[in-house]
Amino acid sequence: MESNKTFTMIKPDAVANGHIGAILDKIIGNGFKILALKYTALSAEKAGEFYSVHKERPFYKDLVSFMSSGPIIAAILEKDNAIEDYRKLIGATDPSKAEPGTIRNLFAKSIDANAVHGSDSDENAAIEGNFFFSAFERF
Ligand code: IDP
Ligand code: MG
Repeated sequence: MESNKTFTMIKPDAVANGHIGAILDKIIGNGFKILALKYTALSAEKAGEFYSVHKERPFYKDLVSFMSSGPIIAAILEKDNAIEDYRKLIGATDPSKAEPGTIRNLFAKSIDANAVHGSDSDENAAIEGNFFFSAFERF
């Protein structure tokens, strides 16, 4: 299992608020290399599938509806210690608890509309990257 890759999405709130460029700049400026990148949208069905690990949580329905509410950016990122370093760069799930300078501190407004996704393990990074990208779409 590779430990140098993670998967991210720029969520519909951050796309709608015009933060794509600033967030990609933060990602690249913090040493992550972009291996795959696309501008797309999740249907409710696809969002439900992506977040199926959370299907028993009380916020699942809202999460699926939010994540299918507009376009997103999906990307595979590479860096040594990618999972941990990227979770540090995005900050806590609740942006009011995210460290100053983190992506969620700078660009997110609420715990549900929290600007970005970041994988929580090598295994999930691989699953999530494969969800969006074929072998012809990664470099
Ligand atoms: P993470 O994105 O920081 O890994 P998770 O616990 O994996 O957080 O939750 C996935 C997503 O579900 C969060 O990013 C957020 O959009 C949403 N979420 C998590 N907890 C809550 C909550 O308590 N209320 C509403 N939405 C939540
Ligand atoms: Mg998570």
